[in-house]
Amino acid sequence: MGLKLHGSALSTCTARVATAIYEKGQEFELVPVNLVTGEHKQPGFLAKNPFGQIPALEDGDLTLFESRAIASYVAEKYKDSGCDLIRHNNLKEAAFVKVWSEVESQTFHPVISAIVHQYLILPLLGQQTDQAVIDANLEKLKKILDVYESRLKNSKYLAGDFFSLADLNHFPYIFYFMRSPWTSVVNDRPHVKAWWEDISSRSSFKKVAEGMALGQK
Ligand code: GS8
Repeated sequence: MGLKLHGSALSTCTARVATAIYEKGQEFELVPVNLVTGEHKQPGFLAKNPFGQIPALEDGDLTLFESRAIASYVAEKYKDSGCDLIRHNNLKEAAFVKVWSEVESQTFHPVISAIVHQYLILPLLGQQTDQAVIDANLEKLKKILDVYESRLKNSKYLAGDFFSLADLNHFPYIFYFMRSPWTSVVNDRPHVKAWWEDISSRSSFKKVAEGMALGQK
């Protein structure tokens, strides 16, 4: 039985999981969940994720939610095929993958997601954007990316000189952020820019980005 990914092609968290699956050379069935009609709050979906958020992954009798945990599961399950996203044979490299994956979820994500939410999502919902929230988070993002710039001067990717889950987890939000007027926050930092150009040219990302393109302004 194949992988079933319940979510939406436009959703960042669904895109994170889809990218991990493609990196591993696997296929999946995307089972669309309609957020507009509130399908994710109905009993059928709540049985898959009691928090009522996409995505959820079904793999046989196993059902998982939380996109980073799912991506990590996929990386572990298929560790011997495709790119080794978790450096499972090297304790130190694996530790750096975990460190930079934490940086993404704890430090980077709250800031960039606030900007993308204000700039892209609220207008789609017919709601007003709060420029003060965007400005405050842009300032925070610049400081975070200064740290990334220093890091990427010394290693090609975040966890080391190898592409990993830590890089992959950043993909969906930077993809949407790069549709905003503030791309200079990335492009003015040469190592961050080169890193983004490198990781976003991977075939897994390109495949997933096609589905996310509808979300472009
Ligand atoms: C967040 C899921 C989430 O925000 C994860 O899977 O990583 N930490 C979780 N899902 C959003 C769509 S984001 O692409 C969602 O389901 N939003 C609808 C809602 O919250 O009602």
